[in-house]
Amino acid sequence: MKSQDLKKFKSSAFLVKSNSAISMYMAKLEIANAELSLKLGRNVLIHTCARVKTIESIQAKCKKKGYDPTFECAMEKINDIIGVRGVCSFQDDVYRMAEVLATHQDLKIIKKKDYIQHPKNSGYRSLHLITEIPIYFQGEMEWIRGEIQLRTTAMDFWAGVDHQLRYKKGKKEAVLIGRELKEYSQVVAELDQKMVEMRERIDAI
Ligand code: 0O2
Repeated sequence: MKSQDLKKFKSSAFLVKSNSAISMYMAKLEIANAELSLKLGRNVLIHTCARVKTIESIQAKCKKKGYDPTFECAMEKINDIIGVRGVCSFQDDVYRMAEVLATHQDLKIIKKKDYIQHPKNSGYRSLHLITEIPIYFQGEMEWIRGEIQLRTTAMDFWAGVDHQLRYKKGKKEAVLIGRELKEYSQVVAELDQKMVEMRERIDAI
């Protein structure tokens, strides 16, 4: 990436806008959680986190996807420069969160990627919402793109272990562990299903 593009990523305006977007996204998750918690009588969202993608990670993604390594191209094509995550105990609550967020008119849902119904080849499971949120900066409104990842605690645990493997890509042992992890992704799916069934049995008592 050229130095003028790097400067744009490091600029105060980019950082202020990104951090504002993160605050707005986090508020959206909390508000959706409050609405659902009131309705269901239990807390739905267990954990949230957010990050702005590092310049190194943006550069690596541009290279991997064959995008021009420019600020404009990265901003247009990389959906998860801003990423927020909401983790729920139960799989049906993941979908409930997505449904409530879809009712917010100041959150544009550009695309939904359901890696729960359609897991990735690695075994990765989560519900992704590619979204845009309005940010006001220096008198102007701008829609800022961000990816909301919604998943269960079990999916999050799996994704964390899988993430560690990514840096060992290509090594023979890593390939074998990757295969094993894919099997455990199925175990996680079964556990998620059983947990919902158990909660329903508890609710019925
Ligand atoms: P990091 O390190 O989390 O920032 P596209 O939208 O199709 O143009 P993209 O963004 O690659 O391209 O889409 P995808 O496949 O939905 O991945 C988006 C993010 O989901 C990834 O961001 C990861 O955070 C997560 N993810 C996707 N696949 C996997 C997987 O197999 N294992 C784990 N642990 N996470 C995954 P980044 O930028 O790749 O990574």
